[in-house]
Amino acid sequence: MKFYNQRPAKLSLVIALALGLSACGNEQTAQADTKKVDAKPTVADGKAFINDAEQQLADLSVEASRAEWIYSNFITEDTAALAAAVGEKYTANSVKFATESAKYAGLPFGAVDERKLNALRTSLVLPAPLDPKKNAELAQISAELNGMYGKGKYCFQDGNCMTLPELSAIMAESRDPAKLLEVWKGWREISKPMRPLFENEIKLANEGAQDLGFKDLSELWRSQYDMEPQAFSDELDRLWGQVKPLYDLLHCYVRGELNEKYGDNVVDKTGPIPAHLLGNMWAQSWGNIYNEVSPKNGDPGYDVTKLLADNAYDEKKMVKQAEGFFTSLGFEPLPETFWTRSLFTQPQDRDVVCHASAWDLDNLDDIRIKMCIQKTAEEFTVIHHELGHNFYQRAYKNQPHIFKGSANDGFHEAIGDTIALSITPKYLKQIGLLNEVPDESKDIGLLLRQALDKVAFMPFGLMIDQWRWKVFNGEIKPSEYNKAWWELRQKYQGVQAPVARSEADFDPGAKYHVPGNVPYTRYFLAHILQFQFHKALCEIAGDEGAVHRCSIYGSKEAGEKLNTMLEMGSSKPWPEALEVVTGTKDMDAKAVLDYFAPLKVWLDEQNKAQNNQCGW
Ligand code: X8Z
Ligand code: ZN
Repeated sequence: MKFYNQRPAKLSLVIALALGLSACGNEQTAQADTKKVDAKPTVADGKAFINDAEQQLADLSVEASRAEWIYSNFITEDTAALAAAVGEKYTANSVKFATESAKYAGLPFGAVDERKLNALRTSLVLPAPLDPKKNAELAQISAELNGMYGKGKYCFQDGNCMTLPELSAIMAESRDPAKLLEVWKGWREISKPMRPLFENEIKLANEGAQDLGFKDLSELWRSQYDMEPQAFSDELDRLWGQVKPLYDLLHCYVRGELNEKYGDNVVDKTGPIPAHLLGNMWAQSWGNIYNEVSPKNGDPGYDVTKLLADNAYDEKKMVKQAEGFFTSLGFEPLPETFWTRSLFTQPQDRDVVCHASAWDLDNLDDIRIKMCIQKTAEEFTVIHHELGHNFYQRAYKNQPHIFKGSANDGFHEAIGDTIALSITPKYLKQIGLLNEVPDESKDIGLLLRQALDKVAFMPFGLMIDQWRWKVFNGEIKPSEYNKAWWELRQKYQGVQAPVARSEADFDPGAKYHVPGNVPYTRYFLAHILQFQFHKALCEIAGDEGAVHRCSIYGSKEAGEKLNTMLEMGSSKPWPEALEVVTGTKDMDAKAVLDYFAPLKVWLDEQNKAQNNQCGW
């Protein structure tokens, strides 16, 4: 599976199984479930059930991953139908096991089996209703939405049509507001027809969640964190509360710079920032506009995109270099099949899902990535992100099937990012990309670039599921999908649509994870966790400098500690996994604040000196 947690096959991208693929169905469903259980089931019955379920899910997950891999690499009507059929089967079985697991609740199994039973009950991301017809419908919708996104193109007036990687490059590089606006609007045409499908998908999955005893899909999604759903929501608010003051300063500074560049007619001095000017299709990370906002005296004077080009890095060499970081920590090199089976570049002759993902096809060693790699600094980081999934998958391959997943889904997303935090000037010099490490007077530039990616992302990482959870629980009605989306974009991020939007639009669908049905809070968590991991691993590596200059490259001690956590898979509650590396059981954004402390001082000064009025 894709990369993450206890689902079947893919791994990577997160998406995977979880999604939709699962299922099953009907007649071919596993035998395990059909086993007769007496009115009073015993512990022995329960253990037999768990073993059967685990075996069947393991087998099904391989089948589902293969079908999904083929679909994502060759999007056609036929591969969609095959992926939907396997997904239906996988889901049906998962639902069956989830339902049956309830029978054993409360029996004295011991911690391991209790954890497995709980996982069987709560790990579905897109649960189908028990009615097989509805399950088939849900599997078909889910496959279709994925395909619509993967096939998405925008055609300019001259007839030139572009896919998402090309459109994203324009968003990253162009500084012409009219061009940016056209591309921004153009990409959002692809999601308009998704709206009725999405609405139906949610209706069916909510029914599926209710069949399993959850109030709605929101409660199910929030039940996967070793705590009560409401406590998890509160925890997110607490973490965001820690980061928000820093985000507000960054927003204020960036808005001031953009106002200066584009003028009052394009960027208001006090209102939300128009979402097409931040260097990214979704305004989710802003590193691409670094040059527009860089500090006059603190710019480090190098650009990784340029260093890659100057040193003739092609796509494969970028992946090799990233692998080299992991092996420097003591991880085994990737298997030969990784290199022959992965997709690194966008094929010209067919539709593929370009959104980067990492997969584990056989739940053992057949790990792969699927990416349409662009030769940029941003994508170099994404490669590390994806390999983080692959190395995690391989580290937990000896766990029982149900525990082949991360401690929580934020952990899966955080590992590669943690490694990428070590792509510092010191590291770039070690691998021969940079001649000289800039002195400390340039740290503000380095920190600002990092904040544009990481701090700017945090409210985005949070708001997507704030929107979805309200959609799931009915607080947001279909008639206000788009309006509510932009209210949350404004509330959390302080950005706004650059042109009027209406309910004829379906802007959430223009973001991969919505049609892909991939939960998104994981990325918010990952953005907190990666700073905790980085700080702790730097200490273990004995790096005594500032944490933003630290690289753990080559540290076997750091690698060993990291591996100890990865090997645990999801066999223990996540606080125990967190403790292995960081020594604490709590998620804490203080590590983020510590990392950016010098930048905070600087942003404060800049905003004061420029008389910026912060907030929106
Ligand atoms: O989807 C991803 C990864 C695959 S799990 C490329 N990310 C999120 C996104 O692109 O929106 C990584 C950061 C956030
Ligand atoms: Zn990921």
